[in-house]
Amino acid sequence: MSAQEKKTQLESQLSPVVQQAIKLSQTATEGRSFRPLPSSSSFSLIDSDADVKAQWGHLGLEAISQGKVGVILMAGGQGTRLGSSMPKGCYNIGLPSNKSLFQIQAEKLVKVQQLANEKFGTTDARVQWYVMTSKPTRDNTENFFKENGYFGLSKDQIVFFNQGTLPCFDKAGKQILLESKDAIAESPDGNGGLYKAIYTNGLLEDFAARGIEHIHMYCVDNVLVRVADPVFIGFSIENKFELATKVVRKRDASESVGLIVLDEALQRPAVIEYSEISKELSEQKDNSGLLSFRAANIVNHYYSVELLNKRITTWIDNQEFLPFHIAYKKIPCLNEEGVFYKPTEPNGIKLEQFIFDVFKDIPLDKFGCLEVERSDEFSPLKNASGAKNDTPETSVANYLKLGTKWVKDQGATLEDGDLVEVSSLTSYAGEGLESVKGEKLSNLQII
Ligand code: UD2
Repeated sequence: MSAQEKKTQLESQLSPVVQQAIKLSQTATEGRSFRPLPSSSSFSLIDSDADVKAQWGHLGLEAISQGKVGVILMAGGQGTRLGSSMPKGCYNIGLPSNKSLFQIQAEKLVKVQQLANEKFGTTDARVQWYVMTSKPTRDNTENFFKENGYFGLSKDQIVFFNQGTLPCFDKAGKQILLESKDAIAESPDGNGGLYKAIYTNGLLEDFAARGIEHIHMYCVDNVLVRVADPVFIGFSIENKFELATKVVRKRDASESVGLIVLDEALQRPAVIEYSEISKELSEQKDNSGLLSFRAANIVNHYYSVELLNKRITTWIDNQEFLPFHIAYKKIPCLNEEGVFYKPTEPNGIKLEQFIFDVFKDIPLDKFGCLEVERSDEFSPLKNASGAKNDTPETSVANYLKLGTKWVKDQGATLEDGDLVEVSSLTSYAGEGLESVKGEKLSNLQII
């Protein structure tokens, strides 16, 4: 089939979907009312007792020591806002160690396996790591891991799999854009494409074969992410949640984050994405003067494998659970004269599905929301250097600030303003740093 024939066929198939997606993205909250999640579903690590956290951590490490935990990394995004031609995970954010996001995350896994072995006397704790890529990120991602010796993990511990793609449309959502005369313009189908990718790549069978019962799913761009976080997994196990999500307190009304809310009519959890929330809803304040909706989504979710086995085909086959959203983007394509060009302004529509749209399928008593401290766990890399927020500079600053806090808590001393980098191989979350007690550390030293 020629690109033109494929274009015509897909236009007739998808045009109604695109029009619906355009409408959804403009009316996502219309006719719906929301409240913050009830306290029965909301927990905060910030307010939790140390022994509760320790109990959750114990349960999580135990599951890891038993090989019951798998991790899915979403790394299919094209990172256009960052302006990098390489996948975001390969990006060297500029730490003294020059580590990439992939290396930092891989070493978190090496460390958490070590902690599980130490605590439970095992020697073979292993977290299977499933890395979702997209067509544009697959080869560079896989080669990067290979060239770096899988960062100390065993090669067969890492499974790469591709998400799907969707055609790109013009801004009216009528015409599919052509990338060349032989190919239509396509883009990854959104992080919600993960469920179809799990199913079509046989991951459910792999989970069963390995005895994996708990999945931690996160996105690549968070430099502080706690990969396979035992506390989060233990929190979900103890409360018997089917699905759980980590949130941080929203920085301000304009922060580009989704908000975890209760859909009052459905009495189910929901997420309102930043690109689809009204200004008044995002700025609404409660009587304590705080933002009414401040549970910010950080793309950090827990799923029981049992839930995925039970519901994933329903989610995939049903646009009620995974509707298409749109984003207006700059899409390189052929212009009217058939000449390829790279637009400087958004010239088309990318369709995508959102991973959290399935949350409404989960009864409240099976859904957990865990608030964590932003400075401990969330610093996304979204924008190129020079932007106001979420840049390589903010990622480096937040990573060094956290490590410096850890060593100071252990009694190390530094000159005012000096910062150190604590490797994930040295400490997962600030533990095991007793050796720096009383030591004078130098600026940008790597511990
Ligand atoms: C995401 C969240 C938003 C907020 C924000 C915080 C969704 C739909 N939105 O918005 O609520 O939490 O992050 O940082 O979750 N990805 C893929 N395949 C795709 C698209 C994205 O793997 O087709 C990955 C991408 O590599 C990244 C993550 O999903 O790891 C988030 O993607 P994004 O940066 O496009 O999402 P953003 O910032 O618009």
